[in-house]
Amino acid sequence: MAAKLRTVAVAALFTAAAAKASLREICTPSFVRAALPARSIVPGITIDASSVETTLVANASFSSNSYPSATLGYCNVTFAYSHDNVPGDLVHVTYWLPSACQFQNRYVSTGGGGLAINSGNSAIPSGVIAGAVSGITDGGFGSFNTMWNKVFLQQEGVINWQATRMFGYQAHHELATLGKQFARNIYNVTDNKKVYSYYQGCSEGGREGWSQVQRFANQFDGAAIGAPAFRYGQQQVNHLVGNVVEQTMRYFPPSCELEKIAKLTIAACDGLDGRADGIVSRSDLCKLHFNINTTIGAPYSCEASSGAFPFPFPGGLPDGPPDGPLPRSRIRRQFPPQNPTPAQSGTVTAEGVAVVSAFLNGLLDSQGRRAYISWQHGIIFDDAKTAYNADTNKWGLSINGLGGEWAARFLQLKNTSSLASLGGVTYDTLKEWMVLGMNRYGDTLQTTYPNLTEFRSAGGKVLQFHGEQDNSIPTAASVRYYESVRTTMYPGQAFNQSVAALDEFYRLFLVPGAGHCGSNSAQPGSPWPQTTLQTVIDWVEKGNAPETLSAKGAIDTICRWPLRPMWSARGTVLNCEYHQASLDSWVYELDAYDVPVY
Ligand SMILES: *[C@@H]1O[C@H](CO)[C@@H](O)[C@H](O)[C@H]1NC(C)=O
Ligand SMILES: *[C@@H]1O[C@H](CO)[C@@H](O)[C@H](O)[C@H]1NC(C)=O
Ligand SMILES: *[C@@H]1O[C@H](CO)[C@@H](O)[C@H](O)[C@H]1NC(C)=O
Ligand SMILES: *[C@@H]1O[C@H](CO)[C@@H](O)[C@H](O)[C@H]1NC(C)=O
Ligand SMILES: *[C@@H]1O[C@H](CO)[C@@H](O)[C@H](O)[C@H]1NC(C)=O
Ligand SMILES: *[C@@H]1O[C@H](CO)[C@@H](O)[C@H](O)[C@H]1NC(C)=O
Ligand SMILES: *[C@@H]1O[C@H](CO)[C@@H](O)[C@H](O)[C@H]1NC(C)=O
Ligand SMILES: [Ca+2]
Repeated sequence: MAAKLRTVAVAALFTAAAAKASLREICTPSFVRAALPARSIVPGITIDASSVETTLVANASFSSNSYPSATLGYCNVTFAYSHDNVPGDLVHVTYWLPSACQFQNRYVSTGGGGLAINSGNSAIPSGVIAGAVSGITDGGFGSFNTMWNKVFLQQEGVINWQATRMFGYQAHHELATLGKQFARNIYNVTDNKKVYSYYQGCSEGGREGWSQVQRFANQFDGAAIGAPAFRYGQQQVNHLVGNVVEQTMRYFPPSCELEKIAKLTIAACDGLDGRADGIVSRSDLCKLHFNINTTIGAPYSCEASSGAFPFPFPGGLPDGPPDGPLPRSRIRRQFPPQNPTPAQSGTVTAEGVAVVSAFLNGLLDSQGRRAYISWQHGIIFDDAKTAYNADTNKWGLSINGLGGEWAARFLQLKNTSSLASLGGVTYDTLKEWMVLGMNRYGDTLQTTYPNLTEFRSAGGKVLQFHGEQDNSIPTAASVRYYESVRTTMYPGQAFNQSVAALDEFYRLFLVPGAGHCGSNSAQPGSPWPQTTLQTVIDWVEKGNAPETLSAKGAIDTICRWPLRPMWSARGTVLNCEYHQASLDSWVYELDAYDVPVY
């Protein structure tokens, strides 16, 4: 009897399997229309069923630093919806569907970079590779290539709050809510089966991930978040600190001098981690032990250059090859080529070192109170770049693109993508701009709400990682948020006890030598973790909490914060050590503010 029942069950399973629609069958507008989420899934929106477009891609090959290489077929589905109470509103979402055989009951949202809310087709493959329906949104900005800055102003002086809320958090909430239900409907997942839901993004994409985890406790089971551009009010203004240091100290270091100081720092600090491999794995020991004054007098020389396209560019797209997802023309407009530089030779000056020291110390107001944290020692000084003027034969200010646009458009509400001058701008001005940004965009962009109790209770897991030599978003920005969560959720607990509690659902990894959302050309071989989505999936679905993070590069194991890497046995054995003085060097007291800055 039992044997017979079993045969029947197997037969039924077999029939069910055989009945799975092929990718070709799924990938038609009519099949997709029948699976669109019901109106009630996201209150207040209406999906336009006639907008559905499908494209079958039989055999695509993917490779990236943020997911494993793969060749597979998928169906690209795009449709539009609108918010009922917003006249003229139209939001597009794209979902890539794997074949029914490859679908593993998973949904993945992917994020953007810089002022873009998506990364086109460069991040979205990550989900399909993991057997998930994978989504991107255009935020309602007009097209997948339209960035938030293009729609930010209704007119000069008037903020488009709908677009700002969408960029801040709402578009991703809708993308994921629709995407999860869409996946269920397409593959006939029964109500008693879970569709796991994940997020992956870096830089602005990392901020977008946190915007969801902080607000929507049940939305994602796991999130792989790199170098988040959060604490937005401070972060965007921080891009101008280098410029204002130079202006205040009236010294504009030639590019070759800056390069030389960076190179000498790397050379001096490389070995502090126990292994001379060209990678500064312990930027904290570099900060504690390296006296940058020793570079004064070192000779430098550089050949003339014709004016490079600024890659890796500041502010960052997650996987930014120049010919990647965003049209070059669009990037070029926001990040114009650097001025050509002449042949240079000289020696490192005391003025140059003073500028770099102030830059690395971070923003203090005129009363010496700290307004923001800073980058790690060993970085290349992207945010302190100067420009050569061939007419005057002099080096001068090169206003940082992201910082300049932030001040001009988002703070002063002018319809311009650059700040014409920094005339009259002091350290105090920068601090005031930070306060203004934090206040004005506190509920949309700041993204540092530190109470993750509900997310933890819902069983969610966050894996956060940040290049330790990130020259765009200071690595300590991630450490500060970790500390804010720790002290908010576990007040009064001993450090180790609260770290152990956080470990259950939130783990932070600093990636030695890595730059902004990738390895760092100034430290060849610097690693970057390529399988973070797979790692967080394993954590959520199998309970395999990552002790260390695996990475691609000359270092394949990344220590988990607060433990720090140290090599022994002549650089052959990696230890993850506890070192109080190093930990203390990551913590800043922001005493320039009267309110908490998480
Ligand atoms: C889901 O079920 C419907 C109705 O039985 C069927 O037409 C469709 O092919 C199924 N979907 C998949 C992906 O197999
Ligand atoms: C997929 O690509 C591989 C290698 O390029 C090729 O051999 C194969 O025929 C392709 N399959 C389809 C269905 O296009
Ligand atoms: C998906 O297909 C649409 C056409 O429907 C196309 O415009 C878009 O570029 C594709 N999106 C991606 C991310 O491949
Ligand atoms: C801003 O300027 C651009 C041209 O630079 C123009 O296309 C756009 O309409 C202007 N927007 C507003 C809100 O004035
Ligand atoms: C570096 O030199 C400056 C200027 O002479 C001095 O103020 C500073 O204390 C020196 N720093 C160190 C660490 O010696
Ligand atoms: C954090 O959130 C939880 C759940 O909403 C709440 O019970 C707790 O009081 C909050 N803690 C703080 C410090 O706000
Ligand atoms: C905290 O844990 C580390 C190991 O992770 C250990 O070395 C250190 O001594 C502990 N500190 C305290 C105060 O127990
Ligand atoms: Ca080293």
